Amino acid sequence: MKRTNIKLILNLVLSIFLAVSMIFGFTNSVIAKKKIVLKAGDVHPMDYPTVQGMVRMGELLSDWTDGRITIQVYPSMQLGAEKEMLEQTQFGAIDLLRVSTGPLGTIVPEFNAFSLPYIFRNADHMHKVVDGPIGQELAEKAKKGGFIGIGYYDSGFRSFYNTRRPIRSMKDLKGLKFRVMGNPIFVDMVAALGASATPMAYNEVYTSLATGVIDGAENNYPSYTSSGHYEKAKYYTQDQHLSVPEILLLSNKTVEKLSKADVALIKYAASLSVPYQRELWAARAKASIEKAKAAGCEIITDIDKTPFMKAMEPVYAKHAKPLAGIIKRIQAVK
Ligand code: GTR
Repeated sequence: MKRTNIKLILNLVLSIFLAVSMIFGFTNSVIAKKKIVLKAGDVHPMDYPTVQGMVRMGELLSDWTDGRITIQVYPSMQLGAEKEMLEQTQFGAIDLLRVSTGPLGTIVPEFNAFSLPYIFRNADHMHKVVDGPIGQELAEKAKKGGFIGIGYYDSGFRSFYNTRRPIRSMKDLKGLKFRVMGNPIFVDMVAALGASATPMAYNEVYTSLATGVIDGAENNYPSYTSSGHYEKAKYYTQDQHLSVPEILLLSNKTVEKLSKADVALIKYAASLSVPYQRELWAARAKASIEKAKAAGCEIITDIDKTPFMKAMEPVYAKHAKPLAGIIKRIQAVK
């Protein structure tokens, strides 16, 4: 082979080597510096404790990574109602979703255990369950629905409110029509109490109360006030029939895109946002009661819950069978 040919081949090999290493080095540095902006959704307004929990998560992540990972929070249903946001999270259009485990139960049935009326004895019991092995197990089970659970937020207790009359006992519920979240358990729960229920998106409730399409709804104090429902439905009865926790879901699609180390950071930030959200929650619950009272709402707290609990037997008969194992374990948590 001629000397010039050898030189030519050597030059070619060298330039290929340089090109490959340049591309490699370049993509490596792009990967290293690539910004990750997690798109997060919530139905509540910006100042609501659940939204603020995610804001805190974002601040922590940004601090730890010098701004490489941030969270862009879309509050107030900007990304849709909970059902739609769950779907968007399943196909990765939303990375992080704060949602009630109520509608989640229609996708991952194990969560229905948390939607059974009076399943939790009190807030402490609920915390022990969601923060313990049962909560962990269910958070992982969410994977089959397209997400992983990375933290449980507080949501207090849900009780009935309506535009018509004060509810002092079960018989006062007769004939009233209530909005419930999208899960058949809640429809059956209201029916078992002698009233009727219609599932409806959260943002449709205010107008439906105003126009008389429904007589009432049920929720915790912070949602009762922040949604404006208290302006229309002046009678709130603290029967505390549900204590459905909130959950933070990270899309499986997002998990697949990120490095293991980044997923671990996100999980850690979520875990630190939990006590923060719960602190905000306690303050917000108190302030919401005051707000409702100041607006002239009648808050009925002296109510005998025993008949309400008894009335739930058909709901358990219909929905509890496939959940028997989890229910037993929940009840055994002291
Ligand atoms: C709230 C909960 C929301 C949503 C809403 C509803 O308490 O935080 O996620 O489920 O209730 O009733 O639709």
